[in-house]
Amino acid sequence: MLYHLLYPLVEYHTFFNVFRYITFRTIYAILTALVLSLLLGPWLIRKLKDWHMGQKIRPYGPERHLEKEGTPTMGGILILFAAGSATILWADLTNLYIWVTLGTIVGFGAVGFWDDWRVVRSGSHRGISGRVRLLLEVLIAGAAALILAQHPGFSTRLSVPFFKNVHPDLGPFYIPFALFVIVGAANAVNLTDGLDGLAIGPVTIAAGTYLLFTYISGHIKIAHYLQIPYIPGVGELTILCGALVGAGMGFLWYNAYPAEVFMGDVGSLSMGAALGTVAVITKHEILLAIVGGIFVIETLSVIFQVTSFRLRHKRIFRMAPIHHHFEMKGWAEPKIIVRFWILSIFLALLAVSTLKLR
Ligand code: 57M
Repeated sequence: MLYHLLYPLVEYHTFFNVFRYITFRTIYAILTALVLSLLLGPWLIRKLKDWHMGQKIRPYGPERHLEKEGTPTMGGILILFAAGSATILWADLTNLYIWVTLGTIVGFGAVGFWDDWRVVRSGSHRGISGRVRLLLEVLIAGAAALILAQHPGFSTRLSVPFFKNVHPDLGPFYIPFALFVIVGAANAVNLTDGLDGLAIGPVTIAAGTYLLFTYISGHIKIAHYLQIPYIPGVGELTILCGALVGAGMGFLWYNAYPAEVFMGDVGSLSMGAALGTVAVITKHEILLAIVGGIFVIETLSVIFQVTSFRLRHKRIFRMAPIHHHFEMKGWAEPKIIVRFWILSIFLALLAVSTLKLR
């Protein structure tokens, strides 16, 4: 919004030229989202308590989680409000990619809100049925993919990390692939959100990594130099990624161990969908498996655990997802969380290195 209001004033004073720069607007999107989430956090936590939005803890989970009973959940509302506000304040609102990504985030957030609401109100762990939830997620991601596919210059080719000349064309199969990336990312983050700060840390790191990728993908000279797809207009998503980084850090302030609030499905589904949508738009879909490697590991641990139990009637891990396995081994919760963050930073740096290792 400020871009539209203030940049035209450049004809009166050159100072206003600064609002043209994506770098400037990204920095202030980060700061705006951070300040908003820090300031509004305590108010929201009080409101969630007033509305009795306390987390119900599963009886058969790790013993230590029972102490978390009643922690306010649905704190993802804070992330969505802070990141959405900062994006609308600082991004170019005529940019299609901004609205497609915001729409997907809000859509998945609404599904998550509905699920959280059902869990909290029903007093059990049963939210909306898995089938209904998956159908809604597929419809939202499908709408986003179809809108993107109409965009002039949209490519159905993939970029493969480490191989600059390998661009397989999925043709009509790109739409289901894009769906898989967005819905898969949303549910992988959802599974990961099982310890204080365990999901929001890697989400923030991944958003910061895609902040870099959106900037270079939207910069014709840098994109050509690095031989990655140049996508006109995608640079505006740098501001949205910045807003996610700021809101993620602000939420982490309250979600850090011992958590005062959980993000809920409203947060985990929307944050995962945000990463998936940005990955699809920037044509760095496969790279998300590296950047979001923590989410992949968590999801695979569940798949392997359930498969093993069904085929062999034996577990591989003491409990899945894998963060519970380390809990059952006696690792302190903060130790598990920080070690997952360290791994996340390592994977982010590895992902960035693929720009040169190709
Ligand atoms: C999402 N939700 C947390 C919180 C958060 C198939 C199976 C692997 C599914 C999985 C599952 O139910 N996943 C749902 C994970 C829950 O967190 C809430 O959910 C939101 C995210 N969607 O925002 O509102 C619990 O996680 C803890 N938590 C924190 N700090 C946080 O900042 O401590 C969350 C955020 C919260 C709190 O205790 O209540 C969750 O874990 O449910 N199921 C599981 O993960 C269960 N695993 C399992 O059953 N494994 C089996 C089979 C099925 C693989 C096995 O290993 O044999 C575990 N989770 C729980 N208890 N809570 C174990 C049992």
